[in-house]
Amino acid sequence: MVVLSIPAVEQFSIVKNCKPISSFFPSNIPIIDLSKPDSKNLLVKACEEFGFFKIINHGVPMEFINNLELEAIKFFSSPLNQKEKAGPADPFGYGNRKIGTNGDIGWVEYILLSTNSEFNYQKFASILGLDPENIRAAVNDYVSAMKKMACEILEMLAEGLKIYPKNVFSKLLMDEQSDSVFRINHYPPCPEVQEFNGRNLIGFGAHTDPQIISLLRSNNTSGLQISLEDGHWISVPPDQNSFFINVGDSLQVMTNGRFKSVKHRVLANSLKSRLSMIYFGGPPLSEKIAPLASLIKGDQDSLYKEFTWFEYKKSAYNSRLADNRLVLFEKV
Ligand code: GA4
Repeated sequence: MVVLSIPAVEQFSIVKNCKPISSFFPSNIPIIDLSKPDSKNLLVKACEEFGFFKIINHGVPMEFINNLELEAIKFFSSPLNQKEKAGPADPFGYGNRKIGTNGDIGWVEYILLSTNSEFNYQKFASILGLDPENIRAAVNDYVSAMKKMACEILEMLAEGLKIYPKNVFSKLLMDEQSDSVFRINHYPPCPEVQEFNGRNLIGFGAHTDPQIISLLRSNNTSGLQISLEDGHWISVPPDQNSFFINVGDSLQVMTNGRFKSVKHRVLANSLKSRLSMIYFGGPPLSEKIAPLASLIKGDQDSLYKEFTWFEYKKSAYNSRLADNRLVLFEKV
């Protein structure tokens, strides 16, 4: 990414004042040990309170993480004009600054892939002089491990919620047609942010994820923030050995609002580059999404109308990042 002069960064018009960031909270981000089978109640609590938690003892081989990180570093350190041949992201491929198609921009470059359609690794890699088989193997190993962990977490959540069968959520990711996506974000350092005195340059603007569940792993550079219900933003201390999980809009709907799809964003760092890899577990396009009957208690109402994932995705792609995409599907 080309480093911009200060006026050019101002032109970016994404420098925002943040509400004060709670300093006490970070240590309270729920930390869940996946190796303990009795973690299911803690998982439910974390999804109800924050829609966000950190996973330790995840069992994902470090080799998978390191191999993919290495391939990503090789890719992002290639010259911009070469990388651009693998773009623009529509929505898949290489993207730089532009997020989605409705005018959102961020201090970020990325690769976005669909996990169920064949990606042209040959073309992608040969542009950059990389080995397509190494990239394919690194992505496949990593994405398979993410799918496995996502299903494990979703099954523990179903058990914690006492809903049966326990694969009620995970079967959507296991489906051959599961519309899951995988994204690698690179946030180059932005030394100019220091000039903005307590103001911050947005790497990836505030949004909720449309899918069921998102699994994020980053290097040790800070930047990720989550929004509390009172509007405060809190910084999530990075941890390259753990995964950060958030509830997506679809899981919020299926639990009739019991689990929260957390709003989050990434701020650019002035000194260090941030690399994150995110798996977004989604249902098949034809899947009907609605609150599960077993989660609508007594005289409670269903908060959402039924919709297919295709309908939701279509409307999401017509929205801006910061929009509340679920309002359209709320019952009045
Ligand atoms: C947010 C979560 C995922 O990164 C993503 C994003 C997608 C994109 O970058 O193409 C969207 C965004 C995300 C939600 C609203 C629309 C679509 C950009 C955008 C403005 C891949 C996804 O599924 O939804």
